[in-house]
Order: sequence, then C-alpha cells, then structure tokens
Amino acid sequence: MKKPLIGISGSTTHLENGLFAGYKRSSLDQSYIDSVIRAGGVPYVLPFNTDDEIIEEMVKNVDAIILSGGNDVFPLLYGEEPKEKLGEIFPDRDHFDTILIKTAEKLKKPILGICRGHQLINVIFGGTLHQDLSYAENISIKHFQKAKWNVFTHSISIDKNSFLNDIFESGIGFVNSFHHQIINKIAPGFKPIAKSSDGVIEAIENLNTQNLILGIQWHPEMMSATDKYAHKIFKKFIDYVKSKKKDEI
Ligand SMILES: [Mn+2]
Repeated sequence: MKKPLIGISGSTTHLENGLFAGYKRSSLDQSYIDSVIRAGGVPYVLPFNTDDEIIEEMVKNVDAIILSGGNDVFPLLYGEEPKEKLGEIFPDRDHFDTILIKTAEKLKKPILGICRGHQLINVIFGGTLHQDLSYAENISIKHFQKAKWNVFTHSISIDKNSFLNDIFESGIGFVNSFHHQIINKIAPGFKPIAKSSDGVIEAIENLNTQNLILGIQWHPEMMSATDKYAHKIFKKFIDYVKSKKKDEI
C-alpha cells in the first residue's frame, strides 16, 4: 500500500540584520519532516500563504495534516483583548492554519495539532486559552523548560479511553514542555485526554469517531528520534491515516 501523504503546516521567518533583513523565507523545523518519515508517511510542507483557494487546494492533495508549533494565537479569535503577557502573534498564520483545519475537517482528513496547533484547534472549535500560564489558577510546574528539546521534564496522566492509551500503557507519560499558553475552556465536542499534575490540559481528542482530530501540547516531534513514546504518537497517527484510506477504497 502506498504511504500516506502528510501535509505539515509551515511558517515564515526572516533575517533580522544585514542585506536580507526582512526578506521572507518559508520555514518548518526539520524534526516534523523526520518524524513523519520515521513513522511511515510521506511529508509535504504546506507553505504559509494568504490565498484561501490555494490553501484549500493544498489540503485536497494530502491525506492528513499536522499543524506545527509557533506564535501565540490571536486572542480576539476567542473573544479576548490582548493581555500584558501575550507573546508574539501572527494573525495571518492563524488565518492560514484556520483554513487548513476547516478544510481538513470538511474533507474528513485527520488532523494532528502540535503545541500552537493544539491550542488553535481548541479555539477554532469554540474553546478558549489562557494568554499566559500566570492567568490560570494553581499552576505549579514549569511548562517552559530550560532543558534541551528532546529531554522530558514533566509527567502527564493519560485518559484510559483515548488515542494515547495504548501508547502510554502505564497511564503515565513523560514529556518535554515549551509553552506559556494553555487551554482554558475546552472546545465543545472535545475531551481532555492527558493532563499534567497541576491540571493543565496537555492533549485533546474529538468525540466524533469518524475523523480523528488530536491536539498535543508538548513537542513529540522534538523527541521522536530518541523517545519511543513520542515516535509511537506519529506512528499511530499515520497508521490511522492508512487504515482510513483503506476503508475508502
Ligand atoms: Mn506542559
């Protein structure tokens, strides 16, 4: 059977100084690409742009999408004015990712959102975020670690009845953590499937079993080369995409 085509949302970066200061470059962390290949998928970078028709067309050409991490979500998308501790925003990318999510949902293509992608899924389907951890109550652990990207620093407990259950068989996982925003109100139609010990929603899954929409707050792509559990998340997602394709034939 052909390997599934996995579209991964890209972003844009630019150099700060010198002759090419401000000149834009399409960008995506290599680890997303390597994680998909390692798990049996064919990665396609979906380049950031602002043309709705083109964005929809890109989704039609892949079997599933992965939303990569990045800037804070624009708070007006969930009805809040920006607060003091909001980080850098990129509203055009929110628009890009929103069209990706809505098109994939409409076409019943599985969605995996990572970090910002997890947060944006929650917002697009009607949930809200805390613009910074300090605006939430009872946060007691460090969620923006000062350790290398592939080092796990905090534990999570896993919902027994979820996509993650057979990946973390013991019910406990250990993950890296590079986020200062968290889910506040979870979107209708979704359930929390992993939580840190201070109650932060670290993963969500949709209740509709016809097409998987999964959000992961940590960065499994940064760990998948060295951590079997992180690898298994990509493997199970891509295996799910494969089995879904087979059902369609
Ligand atoms: Mn965390």
